[in-house]
This record gives sequence, C-alpha cells and structure tokens, in this order.
Amino acid sequence: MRGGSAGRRRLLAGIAAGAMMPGSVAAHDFRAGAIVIDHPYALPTPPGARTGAVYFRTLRNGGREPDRLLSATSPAAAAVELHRSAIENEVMRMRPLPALDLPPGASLKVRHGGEIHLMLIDLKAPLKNGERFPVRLKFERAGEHEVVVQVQQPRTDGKPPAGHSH
Ligand SMILES: [Cu+2]
Repeated sequence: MRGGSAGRRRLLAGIAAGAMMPGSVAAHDFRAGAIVIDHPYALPTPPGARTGAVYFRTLRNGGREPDRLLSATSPAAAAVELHRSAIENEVMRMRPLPALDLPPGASLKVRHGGEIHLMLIDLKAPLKNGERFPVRLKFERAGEHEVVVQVQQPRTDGKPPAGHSH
C-alpha cells in the first residue's frame, strides 16, 4: 500500500494548505480528497426569482478511483438538485440527474450556458452580485465537503445569460 500512503500524505498536505488561508477567496478552489472544485459561482437572480443555479469552472477528479457527486444542500435554498439541460423537441428542458459521474481524470465544465448545473430550488432570498453562500457537496467516495459559492455577473461576451425557466 505504498501508493496509498503517498496519496494520503498528499491529501493531508492539501488540507493543511487549505486551512492556512481561512476566508481567502483569492484562489477560490476547494479540494475534497481527489476532487478539485474549481471556482463555484452563481449568477445574480432577479427580484422574486424562486430558483437559481450553482456552477463550477471545473469539477475534476485527480484520483485513480471513480467518484460521483450524489447530492448537495445549501442554507440559501430549500433544496439543491443536480440538473442536466437538453433540447427536446426544440425546447430547452432541465432534468434532475440522480448523480454526476466523475471518472478518474475527468475534468467536467459545469458552467453557465452548459449542460449541467446545480439547481437551487426555493431560494430564501435573491442572489446578489458580490455575495457568497455555502453549498455542501456529497461525493460517493470523497465524502461531504462545504464550498463557498461566489455570486457574480457573467462576463459580457455578447451572449445572454443562461435562462432558467422552470
Ligand atoms: Cu435547472
């Protein structure tokens, strides 16, 4: 189990590095075992909106074992669902995903305008630009880890923000 103990040392080093910068969002990525959660973010929501979405710049499995994101919770919403958007009969629809597969080496883009997002159901308050809120992610292998989501305006690249019309 030589490789296993080396992996464990790397894991502990990662935790120690994270613990040395509490509250820092300069790097703004999070490590859950072999999983790297790079830049969790959400877009501001209009007043009265009941739903929002959480995205990640990337969600990466740097380990050698498959993992899966099983579920998430947040104090910002009554529930958090894993969603995949797809065009069905020329209409964009969102379907709940039972889990999000993270094979070894996978680097998933979970960005706005993409296929996958975490849906915030029944927001307690609108998401305002510049705010942050926690989301707790539950991975099959890496366990439960809390990340801090940054609410931010999307870059103005001419594309409209991804719509969420439930
Ligand atoms: Cu959705």
